[in-house]
Amino acid sequence: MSQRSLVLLKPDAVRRGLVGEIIGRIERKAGWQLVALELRSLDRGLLEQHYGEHIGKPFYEPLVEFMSSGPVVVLVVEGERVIEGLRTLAGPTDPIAAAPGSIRGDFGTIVRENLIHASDSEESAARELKLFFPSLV
Ligand code: D4T
Repeated sequence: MSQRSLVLLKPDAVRRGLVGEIIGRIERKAGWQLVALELRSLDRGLLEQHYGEHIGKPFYEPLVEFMSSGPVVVLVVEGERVIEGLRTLAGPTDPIAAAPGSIRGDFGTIVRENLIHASDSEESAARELKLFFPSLV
């Protein structure tokens, strides 16, 4: 079942020089491919749409501040069961609860600065791909 997922390497990953390390882990999964890759600064409007489900929650404003605090790497990854697989590779939202071997488990400590976003379902992936790469077919 080949799928596509939208991945963001968050500003902490870029600032800490972990882009190569994280992309390397994604590339080493057999059969997965990068189909888009870009360094981009995200504006508030886009972040509002991306994180719309969290508007009004206490962590929303600091999250938007953080996500617009520096460039992110925006990726589209394609391959076998890539949506579930990238969530496994990333680990759970809280890096302290994430297992060693996962990206968040190996490199993170703070929930907000958890290094990577990956689409959490086929529906989210379709929405996010359209939002970040409207011309990608
Ligand atoms: P993303 O969407 O960035 O891949 O993260 P998750 O899918 O793992 O988690 P999420 O949507 O619940 O949270 C989005 C984003 O908000 C930050 N966050 C989350 C935070 O700063 N405080 C919190 O209490 C929660 C739950 C981290 C990820």
